[in-house]
Amino acid sequence: MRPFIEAIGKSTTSLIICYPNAGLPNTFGGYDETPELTASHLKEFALDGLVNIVGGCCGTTPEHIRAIAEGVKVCQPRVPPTGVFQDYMLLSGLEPFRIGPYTNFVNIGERCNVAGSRKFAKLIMAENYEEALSIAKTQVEMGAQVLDINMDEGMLEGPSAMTRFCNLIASEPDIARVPLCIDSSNFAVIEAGLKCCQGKCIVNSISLKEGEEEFLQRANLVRRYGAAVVVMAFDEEGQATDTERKVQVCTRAYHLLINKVGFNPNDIIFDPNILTIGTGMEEHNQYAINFIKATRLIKMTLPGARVSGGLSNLSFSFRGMEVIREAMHGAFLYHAIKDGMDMGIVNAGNLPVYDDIDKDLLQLCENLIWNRDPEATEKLLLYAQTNAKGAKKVIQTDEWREGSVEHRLEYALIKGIEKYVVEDTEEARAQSDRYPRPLHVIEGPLMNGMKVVGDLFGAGKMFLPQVIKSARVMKKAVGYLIPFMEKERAEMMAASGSTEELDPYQGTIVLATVKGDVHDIGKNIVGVVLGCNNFRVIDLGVMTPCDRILKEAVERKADIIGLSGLITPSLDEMIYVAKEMERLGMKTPLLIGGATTSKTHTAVKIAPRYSAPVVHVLDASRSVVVCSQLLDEDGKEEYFEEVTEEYEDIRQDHYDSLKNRRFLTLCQAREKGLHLDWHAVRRPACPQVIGTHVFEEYDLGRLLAYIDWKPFFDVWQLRGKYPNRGYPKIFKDKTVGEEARRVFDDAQKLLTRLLDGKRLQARGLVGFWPAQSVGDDIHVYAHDVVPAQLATRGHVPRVTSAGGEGLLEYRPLPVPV
Ligand code: THG
Repeated sequence: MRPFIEAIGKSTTSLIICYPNAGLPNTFGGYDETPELTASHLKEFALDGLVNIVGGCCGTTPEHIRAIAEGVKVCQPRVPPTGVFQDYMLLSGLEPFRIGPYTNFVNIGERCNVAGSRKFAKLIMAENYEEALSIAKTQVEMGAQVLDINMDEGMLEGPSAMTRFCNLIASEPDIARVPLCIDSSNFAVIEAGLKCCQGKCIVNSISLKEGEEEFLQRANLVRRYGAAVVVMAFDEEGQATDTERKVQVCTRAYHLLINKVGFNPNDIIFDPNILTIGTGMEEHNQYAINFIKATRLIKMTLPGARVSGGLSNLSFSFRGMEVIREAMHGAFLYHAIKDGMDMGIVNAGNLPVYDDIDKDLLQLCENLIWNRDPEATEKLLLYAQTNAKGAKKVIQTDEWREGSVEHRLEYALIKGIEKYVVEDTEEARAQSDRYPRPLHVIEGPLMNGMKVVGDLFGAGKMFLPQVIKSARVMKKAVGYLIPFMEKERAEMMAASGSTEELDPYQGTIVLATVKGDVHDIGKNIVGVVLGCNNFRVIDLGVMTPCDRILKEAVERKADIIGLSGLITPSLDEMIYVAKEMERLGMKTPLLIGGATTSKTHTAVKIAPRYSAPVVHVLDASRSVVVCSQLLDEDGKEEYFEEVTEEYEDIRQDHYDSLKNRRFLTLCQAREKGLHLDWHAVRRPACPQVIGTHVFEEYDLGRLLAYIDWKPFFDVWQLRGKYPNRGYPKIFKDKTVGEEARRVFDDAQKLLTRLLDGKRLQARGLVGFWPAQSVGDDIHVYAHDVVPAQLATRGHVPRVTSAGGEGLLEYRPLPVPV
């Protein structure tokens, strides 16, 4: 803990907040640390100037807070060190994003732009913000490291649209982890974005278009909001198109920002305008070259500033010809990055690798970019026409595309291929003779596909990562059908009033992470797995209060309620939910799962509070079996009896173990300690260096070998059969080996990215000091003072419980001066 806090103490983060639990939780999730002890730990950190804000967390009480406040009253808050990331561009969403000398090209996702994506525009205009959010999420999944948000559309109230969307992003941690790039030509919209986005974002953009005064005023405001800024190469005369003017305008802006506004040069991004080439107008032929040349000059002459650009502008004249557009983007970036382009607004995930571009196509693109062939545009158009057939041929080699629509949907679900699923779902839906209602498409081909997935998963032939992919495909297909079903329902209601739906599901399960807890990975996996097995899953998300869980369960006629939690206070909340269910006379079975839960806790503490079934579910794949058994009309009574008996045994064992716990007397325990006769044993060699060793920026590559991969495979529920349990033997396992290799390879790629991007830093600390035991204490001596001087004393009482549980308390003394 201490080295960790010290390492953090050295970080440039402006505030270090430290609010610990009252010690480690005991078996039942209780906390034993006294207010005095918690306060003494925190006071130590505060005395060393390591923290800014202190407080309490799990297990702390008002008495703890009082003691902490009293303890740190005299201490000064931490002052962050300067200079560590001084040459970095520092951005952040929920997570920091530091762009330094070794950062690769930064992808800014372009698709959340009402002018840049028809799909996004349609959703926003229809006020379907939730669905629009999925575009943001997809981009992050496809590798966007920053998200560009643009709401510039005549029919939109820009500031409120920007506010609404940014606020929604903030509620979605998978998206909010990346910084935003607030894109608007209306400064009021930019300000609206700045007011509600978390972390440190980019303002896109300001320029000298309306003169210096306006420029300085806006720049000052951006700086006050603490954002980075994109400066477009525009001035009073308009858009800079040739190299010289691009550099000139950016240089002027640079000096104004540095000298008049006091901008940190690392917060400046120049955009020297990527303009469209291949338009047929001769004066446009130099545009790509001018951008690349200007980039080079800006990077050479304006220290600290970065260069960006809107990449897709380049290829507007080839709209609809995605293969050509992507090839142009790949070729252009290859050169622009070499000449210093740091980041770009791009269609994340759709950028081909230079070497993968078809060689003929690449040649044509290069000729167009470098203006080497006046006919380049015509030749590219010709390529597009002649290869349109060729492009189809490639698709046709996907033989599975030739099967019936049912087969195609099943194949896509099993293989997790999202690409055609919407078009195939539509094809099935359109066959009104076979599928008169959209629901029939779900019940029929889609559920059949998921059933195969479920069977393969159950048989151990498919693995969690694949099942999750399948579930995504399913979600996309169902998502496509939902509007049709809603429309149908509205029509039915209008026609008759009878709205009873046929229920295609095996059962309904309400899942929730309980109040006070925000963890949901495990719950989400359970949701996916149950969903794949034909259960209707109603996921109430995280931090769900008891009354909401029970209300939803009653209203939605849930067959089962599943509670999840990772932190120990969740255990008490689960007990509370069980008690409430009993009080309300409910009969719905209750599932308990999550990292802190255990069969023992469920049996001893939860099950006795509720007279209907309470079952602890160890992992996601077990959830299907348990739910099916709880819902099986013929077998559920028997299953409940079985569980009840098993839990009764567990309770008995638990209470017996408490009774049988034997303690030694302190004297006996001391006698059992290790007693050495130092005159009789050979003196061990001294360590070469005594004192503290600090490892700054330890080579992460050297740490890789020490990663314990077992928990990684555990999380993905990949378990090799003996003797192939561990890593690397798991790769040899007949059943899970191949999949284990695949997720492992993915992890390696991620690690490489983390290492290459310098996103992590390793620091360590070890210390060797002369020490000896004195009774129950360990005395540690200062190593650099003669005569020996006691530096600190640790009190280590003997372990007295025969069961092996012991209390270790280490109470350091301040170093004597
Ligand atoms: N510089 C800066 N900001 C910018 C730009 C720039 N912001 C906007 C724009 N230019 C960058 N963003 C896009 C986004 C999408 C497209 C182009 C640029 C695009 N969209 C497809 C089209 O119009 O053909 C849309 C296709 C679809 O609807 O799916 O090309 O230069 N600082």
